[in-house]
Amino acid sequence: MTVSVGLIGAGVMGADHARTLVSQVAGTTLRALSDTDLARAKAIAAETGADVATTNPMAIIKDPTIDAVLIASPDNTHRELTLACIAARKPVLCEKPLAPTAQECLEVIEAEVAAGRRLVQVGYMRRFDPAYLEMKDKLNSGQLGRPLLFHCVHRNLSAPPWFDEKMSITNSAVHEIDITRWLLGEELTSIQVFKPRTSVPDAPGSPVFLVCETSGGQIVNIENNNNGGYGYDVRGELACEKGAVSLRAPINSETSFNLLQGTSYPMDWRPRFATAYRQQLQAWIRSIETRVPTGASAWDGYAASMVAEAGLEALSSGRSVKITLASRPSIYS
Ligand code: ISE
Repeated sequence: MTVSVGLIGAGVMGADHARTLVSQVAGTTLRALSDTDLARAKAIAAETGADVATTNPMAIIKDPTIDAVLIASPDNTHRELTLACIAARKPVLCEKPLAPTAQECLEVIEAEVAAGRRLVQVGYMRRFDPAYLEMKDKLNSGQLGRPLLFHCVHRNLSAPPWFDEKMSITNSAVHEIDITRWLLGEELTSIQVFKPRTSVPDAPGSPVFLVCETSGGQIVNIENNNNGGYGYDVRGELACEKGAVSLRAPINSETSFNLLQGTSYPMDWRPRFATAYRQQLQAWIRSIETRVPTGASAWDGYAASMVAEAGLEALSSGRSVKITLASRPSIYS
């Protein structure tokens, strides 16, 4: 079976997914692309061999020759497009976050439950990253004892002009929120947000520092800074009773020059998580063939956005906010 895919959104991530899908993923073909900018859609379609370029995402979702839909358009379009895919009974891989608010995510969950089967996968690609997978294996081996603390750092080079403080939590730190739930198998039960001093106060993407508690009593801290100034840098260290395990970013070379020895940082997340993106797409295509869902579900998408929303409340109130999730429908157990 060859899964024919339609892609919505041909910006940075959409273009990256299109290239990965056609060059590195088996069992699929990219049939159509949509973007609000037709020239951009046409350019990526020409580069990747897709037959159709359009500005109408609904035409892609309704096209009977398209089996599955990949959504990489802006966050505030995710809910409507995902709901349309569910209505068309098409498997959909929606970029994270599933939606910026928990209420919108619950609407997706309600539609999926009514459809009677899981159709939605959320693009929390770190679940497919070799470093996080190895961290989870080491934890699960029992060798390190129980997990106590998870320290996370997430820095981008610089925030785009449209980035705002809320997005530091709802768009960026949601990755750590999701990966913590996946890694520890615990829910986050409270969140507090601190704002460190910055050289440019209230600049879009200024740093925030999140401190969360989990249902298992672990503490998770997340430094998120979209204006780190030097490169894309994601770190994580899980401290356990008898040892600790840290992530290592892929390193391919080391330069010695001018009395210095060093490795380089990527400009953004694409090179750091290239393997994760590829494995995520491959697993999604395989899950469509086998009808066995994989990756982050709509429920996971809801849980991450719910924690992020509590984070926004904590940011504005300066207080710790308790997190209570809705009850989990049985299709997600
Ligand atoms: C961006 O949207 C992503 O998803 C990247 O993975 C993340 O590192 C970045 O902070 C987000 O803004």
